[in-house]
Amino acid sequence: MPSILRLTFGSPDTLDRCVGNTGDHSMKEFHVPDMSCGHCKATIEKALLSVDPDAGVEVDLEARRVKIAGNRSTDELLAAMKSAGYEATAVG
Ligand SMILES: [Cu+2]
Repeated sequence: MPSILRLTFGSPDTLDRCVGNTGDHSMKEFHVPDMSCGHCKATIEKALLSVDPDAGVEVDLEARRVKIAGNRSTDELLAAMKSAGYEATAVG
């Protein structure tokens, strides 16, 4: 499964990474294969904001990617999505 997911990503978006180096707010990106409609999007946004209310969450439904600018660790964010019913993979 993970090897298949990896293939679905074309070009890495370097812009997303720059933000991470300066401190508090780091940008993390995830692939959420089961995110297929607006309801999924809303559920995931809610789950992420419940662990990090000040985070900036950006969802690309078509690419099934979620970007989060916030203060939670990758593991915490993965756990939040998992408990909302979505298995996610960290990108980058
Ligand atoms: Cu859905």
